[in-house]
Amino acid sequence: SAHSSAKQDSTVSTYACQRRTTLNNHNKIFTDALEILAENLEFCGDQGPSLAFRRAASVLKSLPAALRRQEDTQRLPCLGEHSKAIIEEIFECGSSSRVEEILNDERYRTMKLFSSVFGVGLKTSENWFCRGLRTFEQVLSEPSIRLNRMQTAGFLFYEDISKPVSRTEASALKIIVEEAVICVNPFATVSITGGFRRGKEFGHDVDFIIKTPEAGQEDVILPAVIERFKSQNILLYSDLQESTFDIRQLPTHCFDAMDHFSKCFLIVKLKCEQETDARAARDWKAVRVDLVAPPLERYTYALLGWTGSTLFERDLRRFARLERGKLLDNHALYDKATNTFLPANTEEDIFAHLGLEYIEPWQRNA
Ligand code: DCP
Ligand code: MG
Repeated sequence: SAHSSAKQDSTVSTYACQRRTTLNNHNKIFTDALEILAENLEFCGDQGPSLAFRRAASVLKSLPAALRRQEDTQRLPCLGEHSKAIIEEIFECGSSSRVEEILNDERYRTMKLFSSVFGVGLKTSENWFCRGLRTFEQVLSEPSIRLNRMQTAGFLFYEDISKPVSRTEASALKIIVEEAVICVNPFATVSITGGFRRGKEFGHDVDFIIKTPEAGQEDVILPAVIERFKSQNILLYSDLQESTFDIRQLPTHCFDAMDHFSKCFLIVKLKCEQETDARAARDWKAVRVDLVAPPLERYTYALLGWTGSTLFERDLRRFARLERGKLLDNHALYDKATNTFLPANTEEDIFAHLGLEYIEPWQRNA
């Protein structure tokens, strides 16, 4: 009934970590539009306004049903005047003229294209755009542009790694990673994290987290996995980042920064049934893989941090800080009132420390 849906709406939290957001999005027509507005603002360097649209989209993703009319937005948090106007236009016309305009905008299209290359971030994309470049051909034939190693790999394997990775491919990769990890440490375990842990059917990469039975064993794993992939002739690119983790530096104050664990960003060959490219007679596809190997006592925080979604993580940290006086990052949970670190063996422990109902990984698609 209208009454019960109003009651439901009035209880939606402003924090993504207090909402259950599955992949069953009943408001895709609205959230797609709001996310394009957000992305366009990111391309313009307007992170603040962009986040407002991301939050609005996230609230709609958490709803148990589609919005039926404009009044349904009244009791929802995080929907500003601008978001409401976009929703209203979609109700009235089926689409947003501003979104259509963005999708046809040269700057948006070019930034979207350039930033889709592995190793090419927003700054590089903007630089190339401002120099009048619009296509990969123009970038690759511009003598003054020197690509770094990551970007070179990004262009070389663009065709493959710009295609989504399926859950089946992720499972096949898990077996390959597990085999390599077990060679180094037979008691280490490998788990899929990132979007696939949240139940997604496709991803832009496959994220794995490695757990060693004892602290200190994590350091040797990734270099050995890389060596093994090399000897198997399946390594196309690797960027190993040694651990810079230092317990004495906790708690960190830059919450959205990268964590300090040993990790690597790879491109690997994944054997496939059919030839991906008949002319090249290839029986493999290039796939992006991320591996992280935290120290055992940091594992739970790292798992929570790498499971995402990005907005869910952001709101967990914001909730911890603003509502609980606690600092959360991928390494630890710190209580500012007692100046102590709070221990956790499971993700449930971390939610409990924060006084939050437990949210399952597949409910974190905020
Ligand atoms: N993450 C992190 N620290 C990093 C890299 C990622 O905490 N250095 C987190 C944020 C993401 C998650 O790990 O939610 C996985 O990152 P991805 O970019 O792979 O994002 P997803 O797996 O959620 O999406 P996709 O399906 O595009 O891979
Ligand atoms: Mg991922």
